Amino acid sequence: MKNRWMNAKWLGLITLLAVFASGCGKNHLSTLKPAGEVGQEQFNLMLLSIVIMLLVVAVVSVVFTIAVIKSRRKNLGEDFEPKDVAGNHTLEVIWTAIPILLLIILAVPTVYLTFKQADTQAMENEDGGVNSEETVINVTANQYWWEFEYPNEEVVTSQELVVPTDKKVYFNLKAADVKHSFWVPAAGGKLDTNVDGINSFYLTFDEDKAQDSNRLFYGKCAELCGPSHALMDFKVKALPEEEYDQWLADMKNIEEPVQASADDAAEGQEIFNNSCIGCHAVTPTGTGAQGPNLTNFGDRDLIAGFMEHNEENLVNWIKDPESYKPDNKMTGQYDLTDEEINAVAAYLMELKVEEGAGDVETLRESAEEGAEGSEEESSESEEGGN
Ligand code: HEC
Ligand SMILES: [Cu+2]
Repeated sequence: MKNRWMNAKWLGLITLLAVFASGCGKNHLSTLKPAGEVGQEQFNLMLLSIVIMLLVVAVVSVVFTIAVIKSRRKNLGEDFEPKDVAGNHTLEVIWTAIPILLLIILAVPTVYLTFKQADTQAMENEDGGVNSEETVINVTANQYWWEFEYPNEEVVTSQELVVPTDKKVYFNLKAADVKHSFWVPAAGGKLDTNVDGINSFYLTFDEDKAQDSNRLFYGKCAELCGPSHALMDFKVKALPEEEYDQWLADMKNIEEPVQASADDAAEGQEIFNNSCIGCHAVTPTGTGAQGPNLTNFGDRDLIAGFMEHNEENLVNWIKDPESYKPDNKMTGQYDLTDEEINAVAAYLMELKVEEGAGDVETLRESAEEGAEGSEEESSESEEGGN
């Protein structure tokens, strides 16, 4: 009776685990659902090593079972003396050769792909500058936010990376403060961002895979970098090439900071220019500032990479960033009244460059709905887990 009870307990546990594990395969953030060539190649490598491992497990189990069954004393008699095979030449050659063979089968594609995926030569032109024909993005990781610079177009944005589909996207990665790691699970990676030296690689996003995940992929920092590491998320918006070009053109067209239209937003703009501009650029070329570039903040789908994008959250964030993202570098001390903060928030919400096309807010909602189905998962654990 006790035994059966134990079995039921295990069965329950395994079922529970299976239910949890079934939530892992989301299009927009799963390594197991590759979004492009790089991710697919890495996934194939995983499959190859799993197949080889299973093969070894199967063969060993079969040989073991046969040995156990055939060699029972009952079958062989009390006085049976096994043959002494210590130092047997043939056997030793066999069990040395097979593992070497398996390792070679693993090593050849692994080494080949390692070099192939690190080949970023095409992003440089003959003079060692940036090749204007290719999509090149310079990524700077900061505690706890991301800056994306498009050197060919001289456009800078932060937190939300926009990439073209069906094309190699080259990345130059560096960190501004401590070591971070750039990871878009569905597309491949990850690669460290260091303070000294630049790491480069490329990723690809297939158009049909982008459509499957509503054009939105999730990115993360994958190297413990401080108290708010788990909140150091970013989004990748994969657009068809024409739309991507349009986005770049829109960004480039903003020469001057957007003029606020509504009254309170105009007031907010003035306050922003007094209190916030020291750390935040609102022109598309502002790079290397102490805080994220906010040029297209109104288009964003999240605040600070993880909070829902609405005015209430924005006001709360400006009032007390520390309570939302411990140790982040926005001090939150600028002597503003509640009214003034509301005005600044109204101004920031107006900073848009996109005209509705591929509005990320709706993209994100449908991405999550589509991928989650009936699963109940709070958005907090979704965003913060790592
Ligand atoms: C000392 C520099 C500094 C000042 C001054 C500053 N900020 Fe920030 N701000 C930051 C940093 C750093 C971050 C990124 C925090 C993070 O996500 O880790 C940030 C993030 C933000 C974000 C979220 C950005 C995003 O990409 O989602 C908003 C909005 C913002 N700040 C608004 C303001 C406003 C409004 C003011 C003026 C009242 C202000 N900031 C003043 C440094 C600053
Ligand atoms: Cu980090």
